[in-house]
Amino acid sequence: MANLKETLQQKIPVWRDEIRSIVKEHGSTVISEVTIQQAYGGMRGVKGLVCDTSLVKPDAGLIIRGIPVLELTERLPEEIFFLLCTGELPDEAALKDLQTELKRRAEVPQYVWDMLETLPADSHPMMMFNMAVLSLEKQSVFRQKYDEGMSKTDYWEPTLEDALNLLAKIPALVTGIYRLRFNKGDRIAPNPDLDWAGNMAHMFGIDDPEGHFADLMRLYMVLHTDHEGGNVSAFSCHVIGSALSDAYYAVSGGLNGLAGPLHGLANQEVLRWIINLRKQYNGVPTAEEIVKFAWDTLNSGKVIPGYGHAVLRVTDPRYTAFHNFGKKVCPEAEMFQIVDVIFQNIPKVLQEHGKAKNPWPNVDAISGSLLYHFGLTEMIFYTVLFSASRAMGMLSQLLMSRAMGEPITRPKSVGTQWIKDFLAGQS
Ligand code: CMX
Repeated sequence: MANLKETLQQKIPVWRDEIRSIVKEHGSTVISEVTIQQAYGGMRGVKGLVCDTSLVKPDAGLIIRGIPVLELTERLPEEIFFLLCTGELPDEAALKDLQTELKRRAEVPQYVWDMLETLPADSHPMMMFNMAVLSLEKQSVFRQKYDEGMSKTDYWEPTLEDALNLLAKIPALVTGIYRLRFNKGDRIAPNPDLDWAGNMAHMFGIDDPEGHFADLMRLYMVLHTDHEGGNVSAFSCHVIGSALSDAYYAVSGGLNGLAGPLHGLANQEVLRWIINLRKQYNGVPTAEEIVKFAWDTLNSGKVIPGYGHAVLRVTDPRYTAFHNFGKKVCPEAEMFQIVDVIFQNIPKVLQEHGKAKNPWPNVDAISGSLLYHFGLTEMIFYTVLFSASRAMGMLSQLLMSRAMGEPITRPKSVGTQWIKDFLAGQS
Protein backbone atom coordinates (compact mmCIF):
# COMPACT_ATOMS: atom_id res chain seq x y z
CA MET A 1 0.00 0.00 0.00
CA ALA A 2 1.14 3.57 -0.72
CA ASN A 3 2.24 5.77 2.18
CA LEU A 4 0.13 8.63 3.55
CA LYS A 5 1.25 11.29 1.08
CA GLU A 6 1.09 8.96 -1.95
CA THR A 7 -2.38 7.78 -0.93
CA LEU A 8 -3.52 11.39 -0.71
CA GLN A 9 -1.93 12.16 -4.08
CA GLN A 10 -4.06 9.40 -5.60
CA LYS A 11 -7.29 10.24 -3.80
CA ILE A 12 -7.44 14.03 -3.74
CA PRO A 13 -8.00 14.53 -7.52
CA VAL A 14 -10.81 11.94 -7.43
CA TRP A 15 -12.50 13.64 -4.45
CA ARG A 16 -12.12 17.06 -6.07
CA ASP A 17 -13.82 15.86 -9.26
CA GLU A 18 -16.60 14.21 -7.32
CA ILE A 19 -17.35 17.33 -5.28
CA ARG A 20 -17.08 19.59 -8.33
CA SER A 21 -19.66 17.55 -10.20
CA ILE A 22 -22.03 17.31 -7.17
CA VAL A 23 -21.94 21.11 -6.81
CA LYS A 24 -22.31 21.62 -10.57
CA GLU A 25 -25.32 19.32 -10.90
CA HIS A 26 -27.04 19.87 -7.54
CA GLY A 27 -25.63 23.16 -6.22
CA SER A 28 -29.06 24.74 -5.68
CA THR A 29 -30.68 21.75 -3.95
CA VAL A 30 -31.84 22.70 -0.42
CA ILE A 31 -30.47 20.41 2.35
CA SER A 32 -31.45 22.41 5.42
CA GLU A 33 -33.68 25.17 6.74
CA VAL A 34 -32.98 27.56 9.60
CA THR A 35 -35.55 28.53 12.20
CA ILE A 36 -35.41 31.59 14.41
CA GLN A 37 -34.77 29.31 17.39
CA GLN A 38 -31.76 27.79 15.63
CA ALA A 39 -30.40 31.23 14.68
CA TYR A 40 -30.49 32.25 18.36
CA GLY A 41 -29.64 28.75 19.59
CA GLY A 42 -26.13 27.90 18.46
CA MET A 43 -27.25 26.79 14.96
CA ARG A 44 -28.04 23.38 16.46
CA GLY A 45 -29.03 20.93 13.72
CA VAL A 46 -28.45 23.33 10.81
CA LYS A 47 -26.69 21.45 8.02
CA GLY A 48 -24.39 24.17 6.82
CA LEU A 49 -20.94 22.67 6.47
CA VAL A 50 -19.30 19.52 5.15
CA CYS A 51 -17.03 17.17 7.10
CA ASP A 52 -15.83 13.94 5.50
CA THR A 53 -13.56 12.68 8.27
CA SER A 54 -16.25 11.59 10.73
CA LEU A 55 -19.93 11.63 11.49
CA VAL A 56 -21.83 11.66 14.80
CA LYS A 57 -25.16 9.86 14.57
CA PRO A 58 -27.58 10.78 17.38
CA ASP A 59 -28.49 7.11 17.86
CA ALA A 60 -25.05 5.52 17.24
CA GLY A 61 -22.33 8.02 18.08
CA LEU A 62 -19.01 8.50 16.38
CA ILE A 63 -18.32 6.92 13.00
CA ILE A 64 -14.85 7.58 11.57
CA ARG A 65 -14.78 7.36 7.77
CA GLY A 66 -17.63 4.85 7.85
CA ILE A 67 -16.25 2.74 10.73
CA PRO A 68 -18.04 2.86 14.14
CA VAL A 69 -15.54 3.92 16.81
CA LEU A 70 -16.14 0.75 18.86
CA GLU A 71 -14.56 -1.21 16.00
CA LEU A 72 -11.40 0.90 16.21
CA THR A 73 -10.50 0.54 19.89
CA GLU A 74 -7.63 -1.90 19.28
CA ARG A 75 -5.96 0.41 16.74
CA LEU A 76 -3.17 2.92 17.29
CA PRO A 77 -3.82 6.68 17.07
CA GLU A 78 -1.44 6.88 14.09
CA GLU A 79 -3.71 4.43 12.24
CA ILE A 80 -6.72 6.59 13.04
CA PHE A 81 -4.93 9.68 11.70
CA PHE A 82 -4.21 7.83 8.46
CA LEU A 83 -7.86 6.74 8.32
CA LEU A 84 -9.13 10.28 8.98
CA CYS A 85 -6.96 11.72 6.21
CA THR A 86 -7.44 9.06 3.54
CA GLY A 87 -10.58 7.06 4.34
CA GLU A 88 -8.51 3.87 4.66
CA LEU A 89 -6.63 2.16 7.46
CA PRO A 90 -2.92 1.81 6.71
CA ASP A 91 -1.30 -1.56 6.11
CA GLU A 92 1.82 -2.44 8.10
CA ALA A 93 4.23 -0.71 5.72
CA ALA A 94 2.19 2.50 5.49
CA LEU A 95 1.85 2.60 9.29
CA LYS A 96 5.57 2.08 9.74
CA ASP A 97 6.28 4.86 7.25
CA LEU A 98 3.99 7.26 9.13
CA GLN A 99 5.56 6.33 12.48
CA THR A 100 9.04 6.91 11.04
CA GLU A 101 7.94 10.34 9.72
CA LEU A 102 6.59 11.28 13.14
CA LYS A 103 9.74 10.18 14.96
CA ARG A 104 11.90 12.14 12.51
CA ARG A 105 10.02 15.36 13.28
CA ALA A 106 9.54 14.91 17.04
CA GLU A 107 12.12 17.26 18.51
CA VAL A 108 10.72 20.39 20.15
CA PRO A 109 12.89 23.50 19.66
CA GLN A 110 14.55 24.77 22.85
CA TYR A 111 12.90 28.22 22.57
CA VAL A 112 9.50 26.58 23.22
CA TRP A 113 10.72 25.18 26.55
CA ASP A 114 12.34 28.53 27.39
CA MET A 115 9.05 30.30 26.71
CA LEU A 116 7.07 27.80 28.80
CA GLU A 117 9.47 28.16 31.70
CA THR A 118 8.84 31.91 31.87
CA LEU A 119 5.08 31.47 32.38
CA PRO A 120 3.67 31.85 35.91
CA ALA A 121 3.99 28.59 37.87
CA ASP A 122 0.22 28.39 38.42
CA SER A 123 -0.68 28.75 34.72
CA HIS A 124 -3.43 26.46 33.43
CA PRO A 125 -1.81 23.62 31.44
CA MET A 126 -4.26 24.23 28.57
CA MET A 127 -2.95 27.76 28.18
CA MET A 128 0.61 26.42 28.30
CA PHE A 129 -0.15 23.82 25.64
CA ASN A 130 -1.87 26.38 23.39
CA MET A 131 1.04 28.78 23.79
CA ALA A 132 3.43 25.98 22.82
CA VAL A 133 1.41 25.10 19.70
CA LEU A 134 1.21 28.74 18.68
CA SER A 135 4.89 29.33 19.32
CA LEU A 136 5.71 26.60 16.77
CA GLU A 137 3.99 28.67 14.07
CA LYS A 138 7.31 30.08 12.97
CA GLN A 139 8.02 26.62 11.50
CA SER A 140 4.95 26.65 9.24
CA VAL A 141 5.79 25.24 5.82
CA PHE A 142 2.39 26.40 4.53
CA ARG A 143 3.09 30.02 5.40
CA GLN A 144 6.53 29.83 3.82
CA LYS A 145 5.20 28.29 0.58
CA TYR A 146 2.27 30.70 0.48
CA ASP A 147 4.67 33.62 0.75
CA GLU A 148 6.63 32.12 -2.14
CA GLY A 149 3.44 32.12 -4.23
CA MET A 150 2.34 28.48 -4.40
CA SER A 151 -0.64 27.43 -6.50
CA LYS A 152 -4.00 26.80 -4.81
CA THR A 153 -4.03 23.17 -5.95
CA ASP A 154 -0.85 22.58 -3.94
CA TYR A 155 -2.14 23.98 -0.63
CA TRP A 156 -2.68 20.54 0.90
CA GLU A 157 0.97 19.43 0.61
CA PRO A 158 2.53 21.98 3.00
CA THR A 159 -0.57 21.59 5.19
CA LEU A 160 0.30 17.90 5.49
CA GLU A 161 3.87 18.89 6.36
CA ASP A 162 2.61 21.23 9.09
CA ALA A 163 0.23 18.55 10.36
CA LEU A 164 2.96 15.91 10.64
CA ASN A 165 5.42 18.36 12.19
CA LEU A 166 2.91 19.40 14.83
CA LEU A 167 1.58 15.91 15.59
CA ALA A 168 5.10 14.57 15.93
CA LYS A 169 5.89 17.06 18.69
CA ILE A 170 2.72 16.56 20.69
CA PRO A 171 3.91 13.66 22.94
CA ALA A 172 6.99 15.64 24.00
CA LEU A 173 5.01 18.86 24.43
CA VAL A 174 2.24 17.28 26.49
CA THR A 175 4.57 15.43 28.81
CA GLY A 176 7.14 18.23 29.02
CA ILE A 177 4.38 20.63 30.12
CA TYR A 178 3.09 18.05 32.61
CA ARG A 179 6.50 17.59 34.22
CA LEU A 180 7.20 21.33 34.28
CA ARG A 181 3.81 22.41 35.59
CA PHE A 182 3.61 19.77 38.34
CA ASN A 183 7.30 19.80 39.37
CA LYS A 184 7.98 16.22 38.31
CA GLY A 185 11.63 16.77 37.47
CA ASP A 186 13.48 16.81 34.16
CA ARG A 187 11.82 15.94 30.87
CA ILE A 188 12.14 12.26 29.89
CA ALA A 189 13.71 11.43 26.53
CA PRO A 190 11.54 9.56 24.00
CA ASN A 191 12.09 5.86 23.41
CA PRO A 192 12.57 5.35 19.65
CA ASP A 193 11.10 1.84 19.85
CA LEU A 194 7.73 3.03 21.07
CA ASP A 195 4.64 4.14 19.15
CA TRP A 196 3.27 7.71 19.38
CA ALA A 197 0.97 7.22 22.38
CA GLY A 198 3.21 4.61 24.01
CA ASN A 199 5.97 7.17 23.98
CA MET A 200 3.66 9.73 25.52
CA ALA A 201 2.90 7.31 28.37
CA HIS A 202 6.63 6.66 28.78
CA MET A 203 7.54 10.38 28.89
CA PHE A 204 4.97 11.14 31.60
CA GLY A 205 7.20 9.15 33.94
CA ILE A 206 4.22 7.51 35.64
CA ASP A 207 4.92 4.09 37.14
CA ASP A 208 3.36 1.54 34.78
CA PRO A 209 4.62 -1.97 35.60
CA GLU A 210 1.90 -3.80 33.65
CA GLY A 211 1.66 -1.37 30.74
CA HIS A 212 -2.00 -0.53 31.51
CA PHE A 213 -1.36 3.23 31.55
CA ALA A 214 0.25 3.00 28.09
CA ASP A 215 -2.75 1.02 26.83
CA LEU A 216 -5.09 3.59 28.34
CA MET A 217 -3.12 6.35 26.62
CA ARG A 218 -3.45 4.57 23.25
CA LEU A 219 -7.19 4.13 23.74
CA TYR A 220 -7.64 7.71 24.99
CA MET A 221 -5.80 9.07 21.94
CA VAL A 222 -7.93 6.96 19.57
CA LEU A 223 -11.29 7.86 21.11
CA HIS A 224 -10.91 11.66 21.18
CA THR A 225 -9.51 12.23 17.68
CA ASP A 226 -12.53 13.61 15.87
CA HIS A 227 -16.23 14.33 16.38
CA GLU A 228 -17.60 15.76 13.15
CA GLY A 229 -17.14 19.32 11.92
CA GLY A 230 -19.58 21.45 13.92
CA ASN A 231 -18.29 21.05 17.49
CA VAL A 232 -16.66 24.14 18.97
CA SER A 233 -13.03 23.11 18.45
CA ALA A 234 -13.39 21.63 14.96
CA PHE A 235 -15.58 24.49 13.77
CA SER A 236 -13.26 27.16 15.23
CA CYS A 237 -10.28 25.48 13.60
CA HIS A 238 -12.16 25.27 10.31
CA VAL A 239 -13.19 28.94 10.32
CA ILE A 240 -9.69 30.12 11.19
CA GLY A 241 -8.14 27.81 8.60
CA SER A 242 -10.57 29.06 5.95
CA ALA A 243 -8.77 32.41 6.08
CA LEU A 244 -5.67 30.42 5.04
CA SER A 245 -4.17 30.88 8.48
CA ASP A 246 -1.75 27.98 8.81
CA ALA A 247 -2.26 24.81 10.85
CA TYR A 248 -0.62 26.21 14.00
CA TYR A 249 -2.95 29.22 14.12
CA ALA A 250 -5.97 27.12 13.25
CA VAL A 251 -5.35 24.29 15.73
CA SER A 252 -4.43 26.71 18.49
CA GLY A 253 -7.73 28.54 17.91
CA GLY A 254 -9.64 25.25 18.04
CA LEU A 255 -7.92 24.29 21.27
CA ASN A 256 -8.91 27.58 22.86
CA GLY A 257 -12.50 26.44 22.30
CA LEU A 258 -11.74 23.00 23.67
CA ALA A 259 -10.63 24.74 26.89
CA GLY A 260 -14.24 25.66 27.76
CA PRO A 261 -16.15 23.81 30.52
CA LEU A 262 -19.02 22.88 28.22
CA HIS A 263 -16.60 21.26 25.77
CA GLY A 264 -13.18 19.71 26.50
CA LEU A 265 -12.80 21.04 30.04
CA ALA A 266 -15.80 18.91 31.07
CA ASN A 267 -13.46 15.98 31.83
CA GLN A 268 -11.76 18.10 34.50
CA GLU A 269 -15.14 19.17 35.84
CA VAL A 270 -16.36 15.56 36.00
CA LEU A 271 -13.44 14.46 38.09
CA ARG A 272 -13.82 17.41 40.44
CA TRP A 273 -17.48 16.45 40.86
CA ILE A 274 -16.59 12.79 41.51
CA ILE A 275 -13.86 13.65 44.03
CA ASN A 276 -16.30 15.86 45.94
CA LEU A 277 -18.85 13.06 45.84
CA ARG A 278 -16.31 10.55 47.13
CA LYS A 279 -15.23 12.92 49.88
CA GLN A 280 -18.78 13.64 51.00
CA TYR A 281 -19.67 9.93 51.28
CA ASN A 282 -16.24 8.45 52.19
CA GLY A 283 -15.82 6.25 49.13
CA VAL A 284 -18.27 4.64 46.72
CA PRO A 285 -21.67 6.22 47.45
CA THR A 286 -24.99 4.41 47.50
CA ALA A 287 -27.65 5.04 44.87
CA GLU A 288 -29.60 7.28 47.27
CA GLU A 289 -26.50 9.34 48.04
CA ILE A 290 -25.69 9.84 44.34
CA VAL A 291 -29.25 10.92 43.60
CA LYS A 292 -29.18 13.45 46.44
CA PHE A 293 -25.78 14.77 45.36
CA ALA A 294 -27.00 15.14 41.77
CA TRP A 295 -30.14 17.03 42.81
CA ASP A 296 -28.03 19.35 44.96
CA THR A 297 -25.91 20.10 41.87
CA LEU A 298 -28.95 20.70 39.67
CA ASN A 299 -30.76 22.79 42.29
CA SER A 300 -27.74 25.04 42.60
CA GLY A 301 -28.12 25.85 38.90
CA LYS A 302 -25.23 23.72 37.65
CA VAL A 303 -25.09 20.97 35.06
CA ILE A 304 -24.11 17.36 35.78
CA PRO A 305 -20.75 17.24 34.04
CA GLY A 306 -20.17 14.36 31.65
CA TYR A 307 -23.85 13.93 30.87
CA GLY A 308 -25.82 15.28 27.92
CA HIS A 309 -24.69 16.11 24.42
CA ALA A 310 -25.55 18.55 21.66
CA VAL A 311 -25.97 15.74 19.10
CA LEU A 312 -25.91 12.32 20.79
CA ARG A 313 -29.11 10.80 22.12
CA VAL A 314 -27.66 7.53 23.44
CA THR A 315 -24.75 6.53 25.67
CA ASP A 316 -21.62 7.76 23.93
CA PRO A 317 -19.83 4.70 22.44
CA ARG A 318 -16.56 6.29 23.56
CA TYR A 319 -17.91 6.06 27.13
CA THR A 320 -18.68 2.38 26.43
CA ALA A 321 -15.15 1.81 25.11
CA PHE A 322 -13.60 3.24 28.29
CA HIS A 323 -16.08 1.32 30.41
CA ASN A 324 -15.08 -1.94 28.69
CA PHE A 325 -11.43 -1.08 29.31
CA GLY A 326 -12.09 -0.40 33.02
CA LYS A 327 -14.12 -3.60 33.39
CA LYS A 328 -11.24 -5.58 31.91
CA VAL A 329 -8.28 -3.90 33.57
CA CYS A 330 -9.42 -2.41 36.91
CA PRO A 331 -12.95 -3.54 37.83
CA GLU A 332 -12.19 -3.26 41.57
CA ALA A 333 -10.83 0.30 41.40
CA GLU A 334 -12.79 2.72 43.55
CA MET A 335 -12.90 5.42 40.87
CA PHE A 336 -14.24 2.97 38.31
CA GLN A 337 -16.90 1.76 40.72
CA ILE A 338 -18.02 5.32 41.45
CA VAL A 339 -18.36 6.01 37.72
CA ASP A 340 -20.43 2.86 37.44
CA VAL A 341 -22.83 3.79 40.25
CA ILE A 342 -23.20 7.26 38.73
CA PHE A 343 -24.11 5.68 35.39
CA GLN A 344 -26.75 3.50 37.08
CA ASN A 345 -28.46 6.55 38.56
CA ILE A 346 -27.85 9.85 36.75
CA PRO A 347 -29.89 9.21 33.58
CA LYS A 348 -33.03 8.72 35.71
CA VAL A 349 -32.32 11.97 37.60
CA LEU A 350 -31.82 13.93 34.39
CA GLN A 351 -34.98 12.45 32.89
CA GLU A 352 -36.92 13.53 35.96
CA HIS A 353 -35.26 16.97 35.85
CA GLY A 354 -36.65 17.15 32.32
CA LYS A 355 -34.31 19.65 30.69
CA ALA A 356 -31.40 17.79 29.05
CA LYS A 357 -32.41 16.31 25.70
CA ASN A 358 -29.88 13.55 26.28
CA PRO A 359 -29.65 12.07 29.80
CA TRP A 360 -26.85 9.65 28.86
CA PRO A 361 -23.10 9.92 29.54
CA ASN A 362 -20.62 11.39 27.09
CA VAL A 363 -16.94 10.43 26.91
CA ASP A 364 -15.94 12.87 29.65
CA ALA A 365 -18.02 11.00 32.25
CA ILE A 366 -15.37 8.31 32.57
CA SER A 367 -12.07 9.27 30.94
CA GLY A 368 -10.70 11.28 33.89
CA SER A 369 -11.50 8.58 36.45
CA LEU A 370 -9.37 6.06 34.57
CA LEU A 371 -6.50 8.53 34.22
CA TYR A 372 -6.78 9.23 37.94
CA HIS A 373 -6.75 5.54 38.83
CA PHE A 374 -3.57 4.95 36.81
CA GLY A 375 -1.72 7.79 38.50
CA LEU A 376 -2.43 10.88 36.40
CA THR A 377 -4.20 12.65 39.24
CA GLU A 378 -3.72 16.29 38.22
CA MET A 379 -7.21 16.89 36.83
CA ILE A 380 -6.51 20.35 35.43
CA PHE A 381 -4.26 18.52 32.98
CA TYR A 382 -6.95 16.33 31.44
CA THR A 383 -8.04 18.69 28.69
CA VAL A 384 -4.46 18.78 27.40
CA LEU A 385 -4.74 15.07 26.71
CA PHE A 386 -8.06 15.62 24.96
CA SER A 387 -6.27 18.28 22.89
CA ALA A 388 -3.41 15.96 21.95
CA SER A 389 -5.86 13.56 20.41
CA ARG A 390 -8.28 16.12 18.96
CA ALA A 391 -5.38 17.78 17.13
CA MET A 392 -5.50 14.75 14.81
CA GLY A 393 -9.11 15.45 13.91
CA MET A 394 -8.59 19.16 13.46
CA LEU A 395 -5.50 18.65 11.30
CA SER A 396 -7.15 16.03 9.09
CA GLN A 397 -10.19 18.27 8.62
CA LEU A 398 -7.93 21.21 7.76
CA LEU A 399 -6.05 19.04 5.28
CA MET A 400 -9.34 18.10 3.59
CA SER A 401 -10.45 21.75 3.42
CA ARG A 402 -7.17 22.75 1.80
CA ALA A 403 -7.27 19.80 -0.60
CA MET A 404 -10.82 20.60 -1.68
CA GLY A 405 -10.01 24.32 -2.06
CA GLU A 406 -12.81 25.40 0.28
CA PRO A 407 -13.43 29.15 0.33
CA ILE A 408 -13.37 31.42 3.37
CA THR A 409 -16.24 30.72 5.81
CA ARG A 410 -18.68 33.60 5.95
CA PRO A 411 -22.29 32.82 6.94
CA LYS A 412 -24.78 35.67 6.96
CA SER A 413 -25.84 37.11 10.30
CA VAL A 414 -29.02 39.10 10.85
CA GLY A 415 -30.01 41.46 13.67
CA THR A 416 -32.99 41.17 15.99
CA GLN A 417 -34.51 44.18 14.19
CA TRP A 418 -34.21 42.27 10.90
CA ILE A 419 -36.02 39.33 12.49
CA LYS A 420 -38.76 41.62 13.83
CA ASP A 421 -39.17 43.25 10.40
CA PHE A 422 -39.18 39.83 8.75
CA LEU A 423 -41.91 38.62 11.13
CA ALA A 424 -43.93 41.82 10.60
CA GLY A 425 -43.74 41.29 6.85
CA GLN A 426 -44.94 37.71 7.28
CA SER A 427 -48.05 38.44 9.36
N1 CMX B 1 -27.05 18.59 33.48
C1 CMX B 1 -28.02 19.50 33.70
N2 CMX B 1 -28.65 20.18 32.73
C2 CMX B 1 -28.32 19.87 31.47
C3 CMX B 1 -27.34 18.89 31.15
C4 CMX B 1 -26.69 18.27 32.23
N3 CMX B 1 -25.71 17.37 32.04
N4 CMX B 1 -27.23 18.80 29.82
C5 CMX B 1 -28.10 19.70 29.31
N5 CMX B 1 -28.77 20.34 30.31
C6 CMX B 1 -29.69 21.44 30.19
C7 CMX B 1 -29.04 22.58 29.41
O1 CMX B 1 -28.21 23.37 30.27
C8 CMX B 1 -30.24 23.31 28.89
O2 CMX B 1 -30.77 24.09 29.95
P1 CMX B 1 -31.42 25.56 29.68
O3 CMX B 1 -32.61 25.28 28.81
O4 CMX B 1 -31.75 26.04 31.05
O5 CMX B 1 -30.36 26.36 28.98
C9 CMX B 1 -31.23 22.19 28.61
O6 CMX B 1 -30.79 21.06 29.39
C10 CMX B 1 -31.26 21.74 27.13
O7 CMX B 1 -29.93 21.46 26.73
P2 CMX B 1 -29.64 20.37 25.58
O8 CMX B 1 -30.27 20.85 24.32
O9 CMX B 1 -29.99 19.00 26.07
O10 CMX B 1 -28.06 20.42 25.49
P3 CMX B 1 -27.15 21.46 24.69
O11 CMX B 1 -27.01 20.95 23.30
O12 CMX B 1 -27.61 22.87 24.87
O13 CMX B 1 -25.77 21.34 25.48
C11 CMX B 1 -23.98 20.17 26.51
C12 CMX B 1 -24.95 20.18 25.34
C13 CMX B 1 -22.96 19.05 26.32
C14 CMX B 1 -23.23 21.53 26.56
C15 CMX B 1 -24.79 19.96 27.83
O14 CMX B 1 -25.43 18.69 27.78
C16 CMX B 1 -23.93 20.07 29.08
O15 CMX B 1 -23.73 21.18 29.59
N6 CMX B 1 -23.44 18.90 29.61
C17 CMX B 1 -22.52 18.90 30.74
C18 CMX B 1 -21.12 19.33 30.28
C19 CMX B 1 -20.47 18.25 29.45
O16 CMX B 1 -20.47 17.08 29.81
N7 CMX B 1 -19.83 18.65 28.34
C20 CMX B 1 -19.03 17.74 27.48
C21 CMX B 1 -19.69 17.47 26.16
C22 CMX B 1 -18.77 16.68 25.26
C23 CMX B 1 -17.85 17.64 24.53
O17 CMX B 1 -18.32 18.36 23.61
O18 CMX B 1 -16.68 17.70 24.83
